[in-house]
Amino acid sequence: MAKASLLQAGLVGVAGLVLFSSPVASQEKPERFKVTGQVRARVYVNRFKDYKKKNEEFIYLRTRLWANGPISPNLRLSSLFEQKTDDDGDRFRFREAALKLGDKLSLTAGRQMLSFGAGDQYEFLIGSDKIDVSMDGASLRWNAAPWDVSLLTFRPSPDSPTRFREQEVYGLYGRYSYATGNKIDPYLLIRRVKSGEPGAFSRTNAAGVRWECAGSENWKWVVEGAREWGTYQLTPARQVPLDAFGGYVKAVYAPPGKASWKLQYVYLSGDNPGTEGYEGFDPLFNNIRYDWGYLVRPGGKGDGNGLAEPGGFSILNAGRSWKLDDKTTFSLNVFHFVLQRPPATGAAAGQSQYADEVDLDFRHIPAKGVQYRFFVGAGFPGRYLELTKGPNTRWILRPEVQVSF
Ligand SMILES: [Ca+2]
Repeated sequence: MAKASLLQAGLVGVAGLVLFSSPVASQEKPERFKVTGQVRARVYVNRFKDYKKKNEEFIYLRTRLWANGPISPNLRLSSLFEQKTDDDGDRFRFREAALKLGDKLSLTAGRQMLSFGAGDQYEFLIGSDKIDVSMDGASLRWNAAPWDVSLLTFRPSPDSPTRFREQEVYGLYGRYSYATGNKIDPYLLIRRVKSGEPGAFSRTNAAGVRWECAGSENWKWVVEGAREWGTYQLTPARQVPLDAFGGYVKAVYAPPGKASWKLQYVYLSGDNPGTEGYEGFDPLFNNIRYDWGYLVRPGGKGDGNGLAEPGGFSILNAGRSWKLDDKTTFSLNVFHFVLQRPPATGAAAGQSQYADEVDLDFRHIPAKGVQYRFFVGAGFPGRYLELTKGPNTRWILRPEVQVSF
């Protein structure tokens, strides 16, 4: 706790430094204060062939308004209002407001969606979709090419999904860019979780590197690896050391204007039952979106959204995308999940086949700011899931219309 408070005090102290040392943002065209918005209607159809989960159908409506821009030469505001209607009813909230002070050296504080790595938030160790959680916190960023380095501290906002609450994160995220499309991102994150529940990663320190390499005009490679250490809550009264590893390698072949291919292999370490410590990988803020795939969602007591399974995972993912015309794309994704360390005892002893999944995603942009999307996915349990959780084959449909203005 003392270390954390020191970091927070340090950030506040540096705010003064930024205020007095930062040059006034010099831009050719002065940025203006802007209000933009988005309206989205999505239909959820979820069919679960299992004994516990009921089938679901509902419509989700969401309207967002952003008000962003400079309020003085050196101070910038970003804010978000949101209205949601779904099967839980209507909700309106003033969701985010953050102030950014400075330019090359800047301090951003308030409630915000943080943006690092390959997408919004942390796209750690798996090329998944972005995460939509507001954080209360501050980041101190030094952005002077070829370096972009941020020191940050945050905790998920009280209205974030339950699985994200009760934790605090401190971190350092860097990016070094070289040539066109090449970047190396080293990072260090420290996360503490207060729950004390068995199966929680009570403290995770993660150090990793992500390397994105544009091989040629048509090829791209991404490689990432991270080591984790800390403590794992084995029982309510007992914590054991955490020592885990995860990584992935992804190749994308995308000739301009044509069909593209993707092949990815992910490795997340599993616990070795023969050791006292815990070797299962903590997925941190990895966002396995239930909306657009990962139907047979791996999930344990990880505090993110999935992929915390004591047996760890190997995931093989192959995808292909077709550009039907300038406005229409169609993609196919196939996933194969295998446990790294199948259980040695119990009903599923020795079974490593976790699940398979097939997803189809169709997108059409008839005009600027308008998108139609139709997604259908099907998940098939492997022997491990059948023996532990029953025959939970499932499929989902997600028609969606989105208008931005
Ligand atoms: Ca162990």
